[in-house]
Amino acid sequence: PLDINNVQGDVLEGLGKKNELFFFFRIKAGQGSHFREDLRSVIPLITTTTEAKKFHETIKEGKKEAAKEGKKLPMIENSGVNVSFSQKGLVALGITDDIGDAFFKNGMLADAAALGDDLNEWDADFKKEIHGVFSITANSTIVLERTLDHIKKIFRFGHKDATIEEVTRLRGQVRPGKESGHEHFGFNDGLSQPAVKDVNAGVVSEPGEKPVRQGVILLGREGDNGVVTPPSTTPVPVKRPSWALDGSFLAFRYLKQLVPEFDVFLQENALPVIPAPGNPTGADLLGARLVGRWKSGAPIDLTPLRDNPDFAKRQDFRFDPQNQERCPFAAHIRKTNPRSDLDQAGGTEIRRIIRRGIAFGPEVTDKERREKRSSPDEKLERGLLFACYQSNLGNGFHFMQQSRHFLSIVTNSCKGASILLTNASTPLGWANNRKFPPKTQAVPPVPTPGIDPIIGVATDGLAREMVGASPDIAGSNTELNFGARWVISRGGEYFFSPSISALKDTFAA
Ligand code: N7H
Repeated sequence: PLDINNVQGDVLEGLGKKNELFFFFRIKAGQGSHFREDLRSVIPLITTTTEAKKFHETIKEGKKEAAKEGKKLPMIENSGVNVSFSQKGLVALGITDDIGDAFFKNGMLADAAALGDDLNEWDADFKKEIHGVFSITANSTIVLERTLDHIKKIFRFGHKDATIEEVTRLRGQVRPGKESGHEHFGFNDGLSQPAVKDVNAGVVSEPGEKPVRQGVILLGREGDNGVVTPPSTTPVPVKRPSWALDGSFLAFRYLKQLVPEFDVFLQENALPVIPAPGNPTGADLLGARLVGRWKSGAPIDLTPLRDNPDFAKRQDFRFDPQNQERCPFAAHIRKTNPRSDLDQAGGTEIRRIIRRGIAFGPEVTDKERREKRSSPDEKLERGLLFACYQSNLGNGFHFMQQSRHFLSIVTNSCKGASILLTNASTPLGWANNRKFPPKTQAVPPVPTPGIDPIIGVATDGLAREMVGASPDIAGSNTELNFGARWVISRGGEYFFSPSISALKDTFAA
């Protein structure tokens, strides 16, 4: 059975955080074996799932106690540390086993075009060789800096005999005040996570959605069966080295958000709303239709016409596969977790990911609001440091983002003659795939759902648009063209987060 004490804390529980630093490093040439020695001293700092859980429980208890006494919760000093490695990092360490994931092996730079990224928009540092990343979290930035210093000291960072060098670092922080937990467009984030069987089912479980098998997130566990390429529902079997057990793939994305531009679009395309107490503005209604949740987090499938913060954390909804009146087919949360839309195609289990993103960058300035556009000043860049875990990148993150036309070659035998038919019209993938979800049961038939408004890229060169933005049936088939993107990829990498025992016995041995 799974010992959660052996799994890094960010994967199954999440490191408690107000601040997070992603410290991307390279192992110095020829220093692989010395790096292993240093890594041994870092392992005691690595936060396990059990420790992360304990931290969250302490906060919860503290909040209860503080509320009883009418006090504010005192700042709890705690720092979380996790470490993950890229394929190039494995090579630098001399680990030559094939881990069995093509996307991890080739790295994100090689996958950028398929994801819809424009490499001109990538930060130059993500085009360099990155071997690994330390994810360091803390409530206070002082504690975070102290932990980073501690780690740097262990690797003799900056000295001649250092075993690592920095490639780049990205710092995220929870947004201030009432925006805490909300990403920069203003939406409550990190709400819907799959419950994992025998780990946290019942805590984060979603009524109507079964917990996922452990192998959907952890390598080597039940359900880690290999890539599934529709229309087939049969996985292509995968072999993992023994040290991969209870590790997980981390897809990291550095995503810039154009907030004033997004807000201007909502205002300029505001939906008609009768002004009455409790009714949203037309801009807020449109925003909710694009995301699939109101800013509070309340799913529009449960409360389609007005926000209801009491519903913020509700997960007990099932999209009606026949229509998009309550929630557009292309809404971000329907694209990335279509729930009942895929009941007939075998469900969504293998596509589920655990998200651990954090916002980065300052709040929108008055000047940007006035000028209705994001400042070109890089210091004012803001967005999301998106991170997610899964056991298979080709089933999880990569599949969820991409749109790819795959070639199925059909051989037709006709009176002894063999005719080759090439069918290149079946696109795969979700956010960038305008034909997803399949809405095969829609009555009356609806046109192509369109691109995910939030993260979707039109990789076919056509307009970035969707149908169903208006909850009004008459308006629901009208196309809404988003124009330019509001989320821009600045880079990223695929990593592997080993189990604690693999860190000790394979990575630091
Ligand atoms: Fe998304 N947003 O603020 O609009 N996301 N996301 N995401 N996302 C979700 O349930 C957002 C991104 C998923 O189970 C919510 O947490 C933004 C990428 C998945 O119902 C909101 C960015 C990918 C879910 C946002 C961004 C995903 C989800 C609703 C980039 C994967 C759960 C709150 C800047 C390829 C769906 C919540 C479910 C939810 C936003 C990125 C995937 C508000 C701004 C790159 C699986």
